[in-house]
Amino acid sequence: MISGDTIAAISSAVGTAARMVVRVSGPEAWEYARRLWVGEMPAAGGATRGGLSIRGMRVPGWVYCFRSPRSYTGEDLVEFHIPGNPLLAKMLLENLLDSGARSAGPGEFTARAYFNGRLDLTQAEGVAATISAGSELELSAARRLMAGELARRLAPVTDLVAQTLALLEVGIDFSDEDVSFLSPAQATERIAQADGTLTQLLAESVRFERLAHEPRVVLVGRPNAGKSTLLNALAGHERAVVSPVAGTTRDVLWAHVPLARGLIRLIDVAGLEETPEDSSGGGDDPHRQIEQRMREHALRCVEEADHVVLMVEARDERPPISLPRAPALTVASKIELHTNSVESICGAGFQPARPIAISAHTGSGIPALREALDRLCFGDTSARSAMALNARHVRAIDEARESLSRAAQQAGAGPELLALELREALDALGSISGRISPDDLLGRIFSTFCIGK
Ligand SMILES: Nc1nc2c(ncn2[C@@H]2O[C@H](COP(=O)(O)OP(=O)(O)OP(=O)(O)O)[C@@H](O)[C@H]2O)c(=O)[nH]1
Ligand SMILES: [Mg+2]
Repeated sequence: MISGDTIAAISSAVGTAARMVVRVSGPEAWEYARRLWVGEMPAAGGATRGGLSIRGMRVPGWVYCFRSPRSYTGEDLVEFHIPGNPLLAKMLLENLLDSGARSAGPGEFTARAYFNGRLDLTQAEGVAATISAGSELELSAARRLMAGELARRLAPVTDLVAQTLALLEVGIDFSDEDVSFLSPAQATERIAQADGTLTQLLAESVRFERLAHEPRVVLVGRPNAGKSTLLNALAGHERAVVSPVAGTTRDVLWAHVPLARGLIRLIDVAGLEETPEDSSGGGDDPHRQIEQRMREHALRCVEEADHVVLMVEARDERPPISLPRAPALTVASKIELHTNSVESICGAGFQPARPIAISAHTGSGIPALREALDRLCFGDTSARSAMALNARHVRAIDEARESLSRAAQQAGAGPELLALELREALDALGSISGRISPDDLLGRIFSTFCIGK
């Protein structure tokens, strides 16, 4: 167990909240906490309600006491939950620092949890990913990591490689004797099995980077279709200027839109008309040049966004505007101006997708549009149940597979070379959790051997 100094920090989010949490961890945590707590702290651990004395001021609160090693960090740990005033939390922290605690660095509580064996590296990464998760998908992937699922999935293949290596090394040690522990064919089969399991894990996993990617959705349509009004309605604030003058929006604007399962970036661009006859840049006319640039920016957004939403004013009978890619959704706007059913009022502009009819003014159809956007951006059910890997995990698994593939090629070349490659594969796999060294593993496996010599 690593016993460093005693660290303290405000552990709740910055800003006003109902409660704030100040945490202190390390050998002196209980002593420093006791100096502030008025009354008895639960000696065996647990929580109690009472008061603290902060700079001579009596403040009501809760104290949660954890004894090493049964705490988040593995050390003695005390948490104060106090009324949500940032100034009070700051004063409490300063009291703890005056007592001798050190201000904790970023991630230091979790680093201690790792060094004290409370978490493996993948679980610590899961904690960080949970904190930064921006969508439900990312959150559930982070939780799976935090629960140690990756380490669990890797355990059988790590054991298989370690056992194979152990058998090879025993074979090398006993090579003078007429006893075979692992035939070359058995070694090859085990290597192929390990490689197959890792390949399958990679194939069935998604990348954290992909989940963390904020979906970008661009709203396109003719000028005046109501794009900026919808952006404002979905974002919940006046992000874009709206007016009855066609061509109000010139630059690319965006706003975060919270949906049921996460945030998206909704992008509003200048309205698009039919392709101008002159696509050479507008000649010398500065207005035409500006229009041309607006159009270029809008089309670049259409190409780069994850999804395109086409907006057409209901009853617009003109042919659809041409886009470099097909829209994923079509929205019929200003529906309250038209009393008939959507099907009967939608003109040629809606081919071929069935539109979602909305009115940004009355709010009608907006919940359905939010749902459709949520499905479009977060509806990937395969990603929902898949294990998510970050770049470090993928690199380590790739390294292990490369070593296994070299081992497979060395199968006939003698056990020493094979053992070398398997040890490297084991190193790479061990680096993922950061907890198991190949020697630990080999020790564990050798201890089950009964050679009796
Ligand atoms: N009646 C009604 N009018 C709307 C609705 N949505 C937008 N409008 C009006 O339509 C006009 C154009 O709206 P904008 O949001 O500026 O349209 P836009 O598509 O961003 O237009 P450009 O920026 O010029 O491309 C404004 O006068 C809005 O008030 C709606 O749901 N109902
Ligand atoms: Mg606009």
